Amino acid sequence: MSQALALAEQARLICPPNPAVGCVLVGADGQVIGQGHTQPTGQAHAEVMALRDAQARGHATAGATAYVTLEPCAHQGRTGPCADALIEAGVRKVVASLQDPNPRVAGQGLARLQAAGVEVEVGPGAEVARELNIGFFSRMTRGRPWVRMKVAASLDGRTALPNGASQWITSDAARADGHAWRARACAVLTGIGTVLRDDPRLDVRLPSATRQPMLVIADSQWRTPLAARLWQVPGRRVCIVGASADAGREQALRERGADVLQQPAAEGRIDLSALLVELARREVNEVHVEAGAQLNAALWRAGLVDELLLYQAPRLLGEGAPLAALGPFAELAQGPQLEYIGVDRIGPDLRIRARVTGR
Ligand code: AOF
Ligand code: ZN
Repeated sequence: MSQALALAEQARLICPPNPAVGCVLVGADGQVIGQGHTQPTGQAHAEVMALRDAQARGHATAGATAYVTLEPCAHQGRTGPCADALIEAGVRKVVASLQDPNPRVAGQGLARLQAAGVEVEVGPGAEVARELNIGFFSRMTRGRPWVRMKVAASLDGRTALPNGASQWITSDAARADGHAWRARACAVLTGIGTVLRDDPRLDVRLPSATRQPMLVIADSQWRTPLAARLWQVPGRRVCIVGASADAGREQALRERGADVLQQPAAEGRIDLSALLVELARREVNEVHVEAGAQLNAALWRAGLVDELLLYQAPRLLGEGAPLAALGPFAELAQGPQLEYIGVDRIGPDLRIRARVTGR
């Protein structure tokens, strides 16, 4: 199963919004006869890749055991049901890490295997398999994506100087690491403040990346400049979310190539909660937030942040923007409470991963 999990890890950047799944087939004599992982959406699932691999290597699959990091599907989606493919191939036993939370599968794949006389075991590797697909699980079970907020800050928690200068707080190594997290997301979310201040591209610049996450801009008054650098990324979808009626501006953004989305809440603000539901409807599993103190604060206030990815440089800035413009609170309990799930050295900086308690 650990081999199957390593295969799933390889799929993670290429297969969203499909979950990353790995599959290893072990023949009756105990040897690995085939392996595979999920292909880009619309193409073969892990089990089918492993069966094809066994065939290509000239191995018979009858009597084999399949180790797979998610329940084999039972539905006709963009591809055919993997449970049927395993049954047809004469597989004797299936060991799956987890049930598929997709309501179109949800136990039916395992039931179909059992009904065909295939032995089924569920559980090995469950924790890692779930982590690999935390966004997919979030979308399927909560109807909203997993929200990971990335911040680069100084040791005293400042993300920019009072004059707005914010570039190069952390090292090249930390920035490259941040890119890898951006690459696994289905959407990058930023705010109009960041667009106007930094003119960022917010794309993925990794040789291994085969897809660009959609860029979502919270821009209540439709102020995104038509000449911004963010438009220069070929093939990348840009979705601009606003909260005011200005048909002319909306039309101009549409003509520039954006998906324009109205998501008004009170006082000219964007309903971020409704936005996340809409993103889930568009098959967004993980949202990678790279925004400033205002949008970050709004996301925290709405209780929408699941995880913080904080790169912390060993320098002090004294004054400047905080990671989120929250508070002032009268009591400690009013602020979000997180727990650390990982602390690593990335070059000269620290990478701190923390999750909101209870998520
Ligand atoms: C599997 N093996 O490797 C993956 C599965 O539209 P489709 O046909 O590609 O189906 C997508 C759904 O299949 C997805 O939402 C999830 O429930 C399941 N993913 N299943 O048997 C795989 N990636
Ligand atoms: Zn499948």
